[in-house]
Amino acid sequence: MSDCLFCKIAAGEIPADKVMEEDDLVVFRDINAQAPTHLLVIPRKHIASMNDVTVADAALLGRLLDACRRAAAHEKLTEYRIVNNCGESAGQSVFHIHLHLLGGRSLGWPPG
Ligand code: DGP
Repeated sequence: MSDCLFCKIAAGEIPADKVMEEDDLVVFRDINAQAPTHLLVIPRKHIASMNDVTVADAALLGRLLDACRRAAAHEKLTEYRIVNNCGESAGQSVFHIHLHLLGGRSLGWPPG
């Protein structure tokens, strides 16, 4: 999608501190880190939010979760949190689906 920030990061048109780049996904550091490790895992395919996922995307979502696991290992984390914010009131600010991978400190529950 031409005016999507994360599509531009995936395409290399906007710089980001990338940790992993694969055929169908990209992992990069969140610019507003909320923990010592705060990564964003995004598909290259533009999907606005979890509400826009179809069953055809099931394997891609599995790949995103697997990338979280591998990125955590890359960061030497065995304890971490994976978050998806869906919709503005849930905290979503960028409408290109992404998983947050947070770790490196104790994380409270429930989230705010
Ligand atoms: P969310 O609020 O769940 O939609 O998460 C979006 C995240 O994206 C937020 O934690 C900040 C991050 N972010 C926004 N703009 C940029 C950017 O230009 N570069 C990077 N690396 N992260 C960004």
